[in-house]
Amino acid sequence: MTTGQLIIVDHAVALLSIATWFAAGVTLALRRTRLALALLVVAVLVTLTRVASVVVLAGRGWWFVQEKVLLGLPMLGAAGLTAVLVAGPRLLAARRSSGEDQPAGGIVIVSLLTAAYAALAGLGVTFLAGYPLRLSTALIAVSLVGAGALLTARVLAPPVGNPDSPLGISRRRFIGLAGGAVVVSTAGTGVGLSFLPAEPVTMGGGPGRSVADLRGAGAPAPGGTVRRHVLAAKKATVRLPSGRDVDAWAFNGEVPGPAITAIQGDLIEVKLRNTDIDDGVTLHWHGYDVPCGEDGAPGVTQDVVAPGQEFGYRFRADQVGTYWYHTHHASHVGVYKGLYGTLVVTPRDAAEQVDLTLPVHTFDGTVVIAGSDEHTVAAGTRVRLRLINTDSDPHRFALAGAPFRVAAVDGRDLHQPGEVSGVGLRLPAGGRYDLVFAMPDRSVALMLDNARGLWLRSGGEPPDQDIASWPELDLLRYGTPAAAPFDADAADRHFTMVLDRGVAMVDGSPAFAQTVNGRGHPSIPDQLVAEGETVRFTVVNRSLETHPWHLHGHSVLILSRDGTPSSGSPLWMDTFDVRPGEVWEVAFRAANPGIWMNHCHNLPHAHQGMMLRLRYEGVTTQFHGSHPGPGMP
Ligand SMILES: [Cu+2]
Repeated sequence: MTTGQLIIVDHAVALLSIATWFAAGVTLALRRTRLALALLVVAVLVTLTRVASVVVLAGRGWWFVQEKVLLGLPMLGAAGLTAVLVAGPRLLAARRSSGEDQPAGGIVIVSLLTAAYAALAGLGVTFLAGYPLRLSTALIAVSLVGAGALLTARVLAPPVGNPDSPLGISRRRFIGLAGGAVVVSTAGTGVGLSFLPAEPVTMGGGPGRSVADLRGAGAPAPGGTVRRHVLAAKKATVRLPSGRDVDAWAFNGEVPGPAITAIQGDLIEVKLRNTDIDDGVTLHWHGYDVPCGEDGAPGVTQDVVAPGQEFGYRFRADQVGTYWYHTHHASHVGVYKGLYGTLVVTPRDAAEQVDLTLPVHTFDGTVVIAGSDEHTVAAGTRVRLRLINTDSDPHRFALAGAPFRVAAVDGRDLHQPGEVSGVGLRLPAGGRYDLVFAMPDRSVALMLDNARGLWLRSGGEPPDQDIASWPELDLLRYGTPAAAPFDADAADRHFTMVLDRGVAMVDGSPAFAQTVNGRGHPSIPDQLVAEGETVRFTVVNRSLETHPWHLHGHSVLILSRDGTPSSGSPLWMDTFDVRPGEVWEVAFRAANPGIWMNHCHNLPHAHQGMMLRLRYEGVTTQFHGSHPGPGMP
């Protein structure tokens, strides 16, 4: 069973335990003593099952169970055991005597319902707070369970002077008052603690290098040329291949924006102008390790470019491969609406005769591959298809009709990739794959999400194949191993990022956020590194959604997934999909000084808080404002 499936099973058992404890208490309140006894037995069994499911889940990693082991289960265990001790003997006695009509003592009902409250509070902590467990969360949860117990006792308390009452009125009132005071003060302490700020996030000021000074080269490499572009961001109406018009935001009226291409060593100069995008725009070079001042992170590496303003980017195209550019301000809206384009840098001796760049984007539910018109390709031609996923969700590709190699992932060449056929390729949000093959003497179809995406015509129709059943190619076991450029086991810094949902502050407001270690942007502490260090990330996905993790300015070497080491070609990625329950270990050399965004590339997730900064010691910024900054929709 995958960890993701285990998480779902554990949630289901947790829900069942809440339901059975509640059912036992309510049934007893309705004086169905025999049924209540049966439900008590079931509740105990379900609770024991819950212990088992948490133990199994713990085997997948402490991050998945910490709050359950330290708080949820102890709370439920204590309340459940109390309920068994209080209710068990009385229900058994009632059953032995006259059965159904025996009036039940309020304290028995209270004990059963308190176990239900404890089970509910435990699940609440998992869903609303998650990892890591904080003292404030524990205090709030325990005090809420106590408040529930007291309130229930108050409601069920027999009238004054009733001889059945286990407590005299004055004693009862005293206990109620004292208990209430404890609950209120505990909850108050918890809430107070939860508002304590995280470690201060220091940005800007002080001595050191400013990101504004970390700019690109001024000239191309010898023999290179300067590639100049002006990109004007403006609102536009764009016609989809289907003939439908959609409202878009476009660079130079085109979606995707103008294709930027270069030969290795050229200088790329792009002037960004904002015509009428009220929220502002920037340009981020996704996957390209530009100097930090060119990175396009508003509020960190530059100010956002407001309507009527412009900003110049310049960097040398030393890195070959398939990349893309997009706005990084309110990008969950801007990229979705069309503010993106492709960036392809080829070596001087490029081998392919047909080289197609194929960005995929979804407009209002319609998936479009730009440049996917039909192509006629002679048999024997060497073909390269550059697949780019500009969406926030993964896409599945397959190539029908020709064996092929995945020559590059995220722009970086794989080491001796073998020929494959009959496999599906899952491309993460933001990711790129380069497929290469020799054109056969029949047609080839690139399939996208199990529909035909692109047809390369040679002979007759491509073979009709059941691509939906093709297994997914596992890139961690593809290609040929080669020595790593550093020893990741001797990393200088190790950061763990546990991805989840929970209640957290995002841009100054409480939200049901997408969180990293229980916090939302910009309250997640910076990751501090020094130039030249080897840095290791452990990325844990506790949630039930996929998180395509993207670090700016660096590619990371994939070390392992769920404890299984990467065994194929060294795999360098700038965007890797961490699926529900997965644990990825990656590493990189800190060789590009700056302050870099480090975030989920499901852009709505980033907007909902799943974003932090990797900061080099001694680098400062004079740009202010949280990222993506105020004024966003
Ligand atoms: Cu995400």
